[in-house]
Amino acid sequence: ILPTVWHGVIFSSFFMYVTGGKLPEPEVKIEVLHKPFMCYRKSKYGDMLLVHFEGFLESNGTMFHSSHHHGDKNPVWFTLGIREVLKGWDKGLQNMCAGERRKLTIPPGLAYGKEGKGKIPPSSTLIFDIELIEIQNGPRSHESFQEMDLNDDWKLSKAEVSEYLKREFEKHGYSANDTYHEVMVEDIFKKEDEDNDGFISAREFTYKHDEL
Ligand SMILES: *[C@@H]1O[C@H](CO)[C@@H](O)[C@H](O)[C@H]1NC(C)=O
Ligand SMILES: *[C@@H]1O[C@H](CO)[C@@H](O)[C@H](O)[C@H]1NC(C)=O
Ligand SMILES: [Ca+2]
Ligand SMILES: [Ca+2]
Repeated sequence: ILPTVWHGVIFSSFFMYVTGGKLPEPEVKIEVLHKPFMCYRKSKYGDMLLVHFEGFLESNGTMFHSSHHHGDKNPVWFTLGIREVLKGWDKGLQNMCAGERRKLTIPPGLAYGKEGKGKIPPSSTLIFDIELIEIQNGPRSHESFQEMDLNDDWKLSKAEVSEYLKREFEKHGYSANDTYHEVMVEDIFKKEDEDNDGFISAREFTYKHDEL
């Protein structure tokens, strides 16, 4: 029930990422299976993407998930580049057009690693067939910031963030609860207001690329 903007903040432990240092970053192999004739915009870091996908084990070709057949069978939304999904997706779904289909071959280091997970055995290379259906502005876009920055001074005060939370909760049918919002605002500022000046600047609001 958290407003999307703060989703990544609350789960910021996702960003705790230790690089191997000297080891070369493993790469995602990208093959374009279908490119649409028209391309109005290309996916970029921070965009929200709607995709249909199928995932296979490279070892024996077993399909371990299909958004067409599993769950509610609907395509899924996620935000590109914030570790909401596998690292291999964040890397392999950049610069993509709506309507484009790609095959990604993702080494274990950018997927479920040495441990594996559920149906994925340890150290598995994964193959995904992914169709990008729609691209929307992400929660960390300039548009979102401007919407929250009520007095246009390019920084967010606690009152502005609180106001935004209220509107978001009400939009989703939750009644306003000032006590709860205050707690959330404090929590958000603790994490986002890096220089502790009591405002979240446009720069502080935007995710840092070097964390990826
Ligand atoms: C493919 O590999 C997975 C994981 O090792 C195993 O569970 C599955 O039974 C295998 N499928 C076939 C068809 O061999
Ligand atoms: C508001 O939230 C606080 C903290 O979660 C809770 O203790 C309180 O009961 C809530 N008040 C209302 C009216 O829901
Ligand atoms: Ca402001
Ligand atoms: Ca600040």
